[in-house]
Amino acid sequence: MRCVFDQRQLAHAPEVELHNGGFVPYAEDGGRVASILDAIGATEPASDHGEDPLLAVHSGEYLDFLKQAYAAWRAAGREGDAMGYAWPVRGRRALDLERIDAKLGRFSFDTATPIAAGTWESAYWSAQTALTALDLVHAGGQAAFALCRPPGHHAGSDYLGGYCHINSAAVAAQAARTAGRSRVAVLDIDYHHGNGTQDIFYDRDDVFFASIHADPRTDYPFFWGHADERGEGDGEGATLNLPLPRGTSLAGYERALETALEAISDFGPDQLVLSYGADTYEGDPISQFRLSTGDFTRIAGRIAELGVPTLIVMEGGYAVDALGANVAAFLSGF
Ligand code: SP5
Ligand code: ZN
Repeated sequence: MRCVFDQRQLAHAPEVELHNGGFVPYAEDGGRVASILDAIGATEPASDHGEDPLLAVHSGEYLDFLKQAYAAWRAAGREGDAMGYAWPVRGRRALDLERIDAKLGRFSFDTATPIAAGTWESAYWSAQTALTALDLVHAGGQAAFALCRPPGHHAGSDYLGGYCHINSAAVAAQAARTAGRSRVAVLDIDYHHGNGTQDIFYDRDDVFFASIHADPRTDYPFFWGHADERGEGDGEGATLNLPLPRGTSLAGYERALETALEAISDFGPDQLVLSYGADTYEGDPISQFRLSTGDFTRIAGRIAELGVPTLIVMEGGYAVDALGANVAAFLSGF
């Protein structure tokens, strides 16, 4: 399978994240990519599709913020990376204020997603990586892999969070629509619910969103991904959430996968975008499912049986030593 990766995705290198009340080393680090590159062999670089495909799913105000946040934070005299600490909640207006501190609250939802010097560059090229791999699928490949980093599925049209800044899967799904695909399905199999992707397409009937993830009653991102979230307006019924309990292993996972694949098949997509997180692995340090390396091959094989041209976008996965093997196992299933 052809794989796309761009070195500029490594410029993003926050030092720490706030976790359980203290600062810990940033989990979404460059070592993840190194592990995957070691295991998958040759990759090709991303080509530049410009900002328009990003603007098709993110607001201009948000992208402007993302570009200048680190410089504004430093100009305000701060040490370290930019991170919010006060948020507009429960209906309070996300006011358009000048202070970088207010902007960070307006455009984010958690404290685990710092903006460092290279964040814009990497997030931009992460999206370009997905767009380039989408081109490979459109050129006739049945599937292509976008080694995106930073990941994207927690980022909404105007907010960052969950190590995500630009939603590469959503950018690619929308680009497929723009390129003439009439019905696009996004299947999100990261351990965490893809809240950003869900929000972006929540009221639309041309992009179906299905997600299999840890029950948000026990797991991040808590406020999205419950089974009763089914879309709204035109999008009613075009969102499918399949939360699973901690400790889920292959048998339980495959039951949910069959449900998701049946719904996707009923939707009848001409493009599939797969948000793939390897954090469902039994050895993942921040997650609680029990999938093995071999299980990933089996899951991928089942998804490939859909027979729909598929863009695979890398999301999470934090067991760095096993990450490359897990991704390679997954890709081999296609
Ligand atoms: C893309 C993705 O998988 N994002 C996951 C974001 C989860 N954030 C909440 C949990 C943060 C745990 N950080 C632990 C760091 C330990 N070194
Ligand atoms: Zn995840």
